[in-house]
Amino acid sequence: MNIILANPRGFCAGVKRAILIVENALKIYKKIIYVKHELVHNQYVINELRQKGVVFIEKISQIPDYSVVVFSAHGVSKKIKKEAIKKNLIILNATCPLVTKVHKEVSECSKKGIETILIGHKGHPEVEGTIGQYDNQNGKIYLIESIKDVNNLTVKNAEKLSFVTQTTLSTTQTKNIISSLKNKFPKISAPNKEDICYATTNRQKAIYQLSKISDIILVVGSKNSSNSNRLVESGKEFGTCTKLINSFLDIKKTWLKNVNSVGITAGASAPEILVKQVIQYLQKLGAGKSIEMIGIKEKKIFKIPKKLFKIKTYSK
Ligand code: 0CM
Ligand code: SF4
Repeated sequence: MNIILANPRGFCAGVKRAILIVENALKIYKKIIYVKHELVHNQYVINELRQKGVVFIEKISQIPDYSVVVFSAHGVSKKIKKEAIKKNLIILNATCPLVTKVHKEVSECSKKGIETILIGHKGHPEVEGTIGQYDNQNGKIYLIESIKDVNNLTVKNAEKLSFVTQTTLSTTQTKNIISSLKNKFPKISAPNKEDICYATTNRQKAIYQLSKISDIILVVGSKNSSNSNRLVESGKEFGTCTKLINSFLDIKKTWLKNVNSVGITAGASAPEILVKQVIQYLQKLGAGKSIEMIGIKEKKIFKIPKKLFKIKTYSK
């Protein structure tokens, strides 16, 4: 059995930045660090931070006044930010700069009263945060998830309309939704730069290459991770049996029957240690050395706020 590793895979610049913010906060503020929502959608990362004393909460009201709060990589609405300010919390914003970029686009449309369509998944925290940037009562933000939603959508003024997307969507599915939006609303304006982020795009390109030479693909990532789920969908779309696993413990030996090549990739929030454990597990079952595919080199680094410059590089 061969092991082939997708390239790129795993941590993106936004996730590294978010973790570094919390690690620095733990060192600088010698008190409990509260994080609004899971900092990133990965069980391993969350458990590690919990062990270091981080407390994860969903509601700002759960935090005592004057505490330190970190907003997760997925971002928060304007309303949540206001609640935190009202409680005199020290706010450390770990929202990925690429999510913030979308927030700014929506905020701008809101100011101008331009109706905005958000393509994204209902209930996802990033989508809630992005919708929550639109606070103009005279305009409106609409959430759509599919071409069917485009067909059913009615807006007040199709002459003044824009769209944005969640950062971690499927590039192929989104392309189709965007073209049906443009068909229905020819005057709709698109974001200046693609909203689906570089990490999501690159990992989907890499799984496409991986699917050509794998009998099965294991995607390391947690169930609530949008970008990891999109990788599973992509692998399947490309015709390869693809499974989402939190860790090697989820692997079923029956999956590996008659398999010559196992492909492995990891979502943007899944640490490399989990990939290493999967390799070790497969090797215990008789697999050979792992080989890594040639892929796009990612050089993006997102700096952390200056006031947190205690440790500058990510520890893992
Ligand atoms: O948005 P998604 O569910 O993919 O989040 P994640 O924490 O798995 O990945 C990093 C991010 C963002 C925004
Ligand atoms: Fe930022 Fe993309 Fe990473 Fe999300 S997946 S944290 S948007 S770089």
